[in-house]
Amino acid sequence: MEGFAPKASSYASQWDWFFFVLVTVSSIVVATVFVAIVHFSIRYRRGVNARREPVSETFSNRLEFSWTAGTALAFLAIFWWAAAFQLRDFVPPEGALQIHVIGKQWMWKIQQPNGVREIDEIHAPIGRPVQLIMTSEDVIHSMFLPALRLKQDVLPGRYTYLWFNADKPGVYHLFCAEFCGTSHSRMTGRFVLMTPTEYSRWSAAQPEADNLARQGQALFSSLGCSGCHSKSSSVPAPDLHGVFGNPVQLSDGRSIIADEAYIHDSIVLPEKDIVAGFAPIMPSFAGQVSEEQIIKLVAYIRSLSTERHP
Ligand code: HEC
Ligand SMILES: [Cu+2]
Repeated sequence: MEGFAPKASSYASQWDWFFFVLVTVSSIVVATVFVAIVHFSIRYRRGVNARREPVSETFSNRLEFSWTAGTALAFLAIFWWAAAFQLRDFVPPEGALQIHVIGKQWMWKIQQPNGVREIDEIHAPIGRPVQLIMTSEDVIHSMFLPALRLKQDVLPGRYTYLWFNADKPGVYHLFCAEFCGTSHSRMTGRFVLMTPTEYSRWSAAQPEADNLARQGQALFSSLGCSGCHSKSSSVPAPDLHGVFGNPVQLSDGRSIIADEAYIHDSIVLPEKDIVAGFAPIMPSFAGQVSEEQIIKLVAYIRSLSTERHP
């Protein structure tokens, strides 16, 4: 499938095939119907004394059934193909490199896993799965990476995800694909794919590279979280070690897996999910912490589950 926009992953080529087949099959159907319409409108046009043909004796149930079933199966096959594609988009492989993306009128703010920040540029390595964890600070945006044939809405107050495994280094486009206000059309950027060595060299050379979790730990004390969430605290608040990635029992009987979205909401909407056995005394930090700070706090809380902490 050459002749389309540049491709940076095998997924993109497969997608082009899917698109090509879908367009071809649809065109055949459209052309058939169109020819039939033209044929019948000429043959039975006004003024023509069309013969009334007796109902054909050769009417065949078998023919009717087989063409109906045949087309239905063909389209079900297309559906199955598309569904398989979409399902693949849901679950990133283990160990994906996580890059955070924040949409904002009218720019993309990026945080690399090592704390490097970028504006309107995403640098990513090829040859390994990369996951984008995205949210918006204001309205709905949409992350569009044409070279990967990937697009995902970016919503305020929610995390959405994209993942890819690219195989061709290069500089590609990055667009906002959701009309988000006056300067929407300028909400574009560069999507830079590099070999793993280039990528690590690049990220090591950036200023202010500091571990996200470490920055989160600093925020955790400066915002006063540690005042309640620490062993020495007199306020009964849950210990955050081992929370991330595990089920949490809530006071209303629900049980929920503590993912990014759960931690995010614990910070800005603490009354939404109350941990069983605790009083709803945690203040909301909505308006006091930015989405960027929340990313760091989440990274810190995640590190409490993945690393050994004394
Ligand atoms: C006034 C004390 C207090 C402060 C300050 C506080 N929390 Fe909490 N936090 C609690 C209590 C009590 C709960 C349990 C009840 C609930 O779920 O709201 C809790 C729950 C949580 C949970 C869910 C824990 C679980 O086991 O599922 C997270 C995550 C969390 N807090 C993070 C933070 C962060 C991050 C900060 C700082 C920005 C913070 N908290 C500040 C008291 C506090
Ligand atoms: Cu936008």
